[in-house]
Amino acid sequence: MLLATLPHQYARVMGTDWSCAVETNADGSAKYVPNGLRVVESLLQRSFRTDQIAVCHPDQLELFVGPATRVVGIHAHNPLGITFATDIYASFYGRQCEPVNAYEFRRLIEHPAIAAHRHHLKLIVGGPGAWQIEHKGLQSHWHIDTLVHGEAEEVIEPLFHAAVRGESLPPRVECSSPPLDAIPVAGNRSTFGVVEITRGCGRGCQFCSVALRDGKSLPLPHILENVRRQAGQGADTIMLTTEDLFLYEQGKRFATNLPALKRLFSEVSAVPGIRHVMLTHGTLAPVAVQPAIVDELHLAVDLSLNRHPDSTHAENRYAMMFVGLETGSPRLFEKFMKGKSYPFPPSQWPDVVVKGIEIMNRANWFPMCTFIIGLPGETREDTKQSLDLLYALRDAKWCVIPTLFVPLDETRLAASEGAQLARLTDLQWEFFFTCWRYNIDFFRRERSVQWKFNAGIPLYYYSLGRRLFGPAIKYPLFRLAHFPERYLRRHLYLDFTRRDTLRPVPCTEPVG
Ligand code: B12
Ligand code: SF4
Repeated sequence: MLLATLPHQYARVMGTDWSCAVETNADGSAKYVPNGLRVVESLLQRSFRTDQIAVCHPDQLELFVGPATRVVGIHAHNPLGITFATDIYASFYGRQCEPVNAYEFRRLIEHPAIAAHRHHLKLIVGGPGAWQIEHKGLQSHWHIDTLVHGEAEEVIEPLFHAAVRGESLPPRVECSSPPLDAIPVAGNRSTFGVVEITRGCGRGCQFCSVALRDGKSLPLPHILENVRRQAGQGADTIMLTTEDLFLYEQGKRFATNLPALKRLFSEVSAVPGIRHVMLTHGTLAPVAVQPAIVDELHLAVDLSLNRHPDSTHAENRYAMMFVGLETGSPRLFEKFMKGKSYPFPPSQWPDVVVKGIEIMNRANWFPMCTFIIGLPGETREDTKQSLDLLYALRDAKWCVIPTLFVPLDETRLAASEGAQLARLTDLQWEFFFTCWRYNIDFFRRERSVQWKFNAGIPLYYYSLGRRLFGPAIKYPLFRLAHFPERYLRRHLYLDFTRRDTLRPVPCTEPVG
């Protein structure tokens, strides 16, 4: 995920170009691709012969696109690199830098094999990031016949048949959530062994593109069939994909169904060939309500690929889950995402966060948390409350990713103004770099590397950073470089020389 945020031209210098390497089958088709594309493939297999469909990576396109090709469908996860965490990191290197995601997508859509056969084929782009192309007005520039937005189960077959018949296609198709039985088992292997266990969420956060998708759990036999297919093609790791793990087979009002979750973990891990089970997203409120959940789901730790010396697990394993914390300001929380803390009232959000992470850490769950800087109407007081929360979590075992607010299409905040790096306040910069200071300290680099990094930061500031972002970035950056806190405390909001200001964590009580 983080690799996608790097500027493409430095990928080789930074030794991360391996992230674009792909594995192929003997005929050149892809060994694994994003799960959404596998779903599309499975839908097409219902009415096309297997030899009429090929799923491949950009580098192998010329093997499959030729005079007989009538339609090319492209999966767009983050095609222009303009979601929450992506383009902001590329901006640190100067304006002309394009994130890896955007560069790779451009390389794909402008591929010579597509251009050579453009006159007899239709180009259809779908996936969670299709909106970005419309947003930037690039559909006609790239000669895309149709952009498909949303869950496409009920649209794929008729659309591809119309394309094959050479009919003119609608420029945009807006899909609605399909019934459960319309979601097919993915026939082939997905990247990282992604297997969906739920779809949608229902907590209704205003900045989120899946907030309005109907919440549903995939039936266990469907999930297990997916897992067996992945394992059958060589996968030893399954990533249980969901907006919120604790919504799987949920009871009334987001009640966690622990027996169903335990069964899910044990049955998935019992599939022959599966050695690891990884997680995607989850929320903290269910953990604060029912702390035993994370202990009971110990398989998430036992079967994890992740290891860290601070884990007390016998093999130092820890479970990692993405958790959106987004803000420490109860005011902003109540305005934009109050469903996230249910059954706790929004006013208790910071306490739910501290308590939830404390409980997770005790069970060796080290979450990867995101914050959104620059939510619409964010005041200095709101930012201070986020900094207070960050300070309260300074000894937590976690990774914390600061992102900038992006008004995603298909969300209730689509018309709001996005946050911009160049306009961040001193407090927002402090928040941004304090997060990264935590991460560097927790995922400690070797000392020699750390010293080089520390020394490089002032050089960056005086040679480029000051010019790009102004002086407000200076002291926050110096915190990242481990300058002494007794020097920084005069210039920054958080005073790390004081250990006595730790936020007390009151006992949280659900409402109602
Ligand atoms: C798993 C996952 C990942 C995995 C991907 C591995 C994999 N094998 O897929 C990893 C961890 C690598 C990842 C990384 C990132 N991800 Co991601 N990811 C997800 C997640 C949790 C599940 C994806 C999934 O399988 N969904 C289920 C499938 C069935 O849905 P789908 O992909 O949308 O596909 C459907 C339709 O889109 C459509 N469709 C899909 N492909 C195509 C193709 C054609 C031709 C057509 C017509 C239709 C079509 O049909 C499918 C069936 O309905 C989603 C959230 C979610 N629940 O969707 C976020 C999500 C897609 N990711 C997101 C983001 C931002 C990223 C990153 C940019 C993160 C970052 N900032 O660094 C990176 C970029 C990665 C990249 N290479 O570009 C955002 C996208 C936001 C947006 N709308 O722009 C999402 C929505 C999370 C969120 N709520 O913010 N991600
Ligand atoms: S809890 Fe997460 S997935 Fe659900 S609406 Fe909020 S941000 Fe979106």
